[in-house]
Amino acid sequence: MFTLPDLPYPSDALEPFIDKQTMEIHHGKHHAAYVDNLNKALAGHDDLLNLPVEELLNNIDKVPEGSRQAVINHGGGHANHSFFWKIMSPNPSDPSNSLLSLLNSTFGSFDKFKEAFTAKAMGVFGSGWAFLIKKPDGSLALKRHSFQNSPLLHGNIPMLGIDVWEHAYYLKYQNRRAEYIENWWNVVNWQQVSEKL
Ligand code: MN3
Repeated sequence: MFTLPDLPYPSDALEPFIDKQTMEIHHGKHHAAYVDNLNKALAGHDDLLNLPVEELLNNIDKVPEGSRQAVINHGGGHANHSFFWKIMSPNPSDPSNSLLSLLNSTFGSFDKFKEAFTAKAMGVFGSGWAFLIKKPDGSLALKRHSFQNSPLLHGNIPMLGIDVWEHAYYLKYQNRRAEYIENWWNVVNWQQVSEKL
């Protein structure tokens, strides 16, 4: 069975950039529902219920067709949120030299990377995510994904990602997605992102 992981910090730790109530509902209700629904979708398939969620998504073809879309939705939701909590932190950190040089060579500069990532996140229509991904060839790219579609479904490794579903920011920022994204940069856990290289 899949279980809801604890937040790696208290729910008020990312204040004032992400408020406590949003974190409590986002983790305790939204993420919990993805976990519950994933378990329901795979009821009776013990082999699949025992896989790490990343492996499950990497091998989506092994999921029976009737459950596949539910696993894409709820397994994606579980994987994306488990990842999201970890790439944020109340403790400021910097990208490693190797990540920085890859971001520089891919996007021109660190600031240009941030601009391009922000534009991707602003351009998500409706509910979804913007990701910095590492492709199987080791190169970096920016991707938009609708709903809870995970980069893992396409063989890519999520390095950094921002949840731009309204549930991620509406209580504090209402319709001001740009302000949410701008503030979110303050809580990025660059140490964790760097380790994914
Ligand atoms: Mn969410």
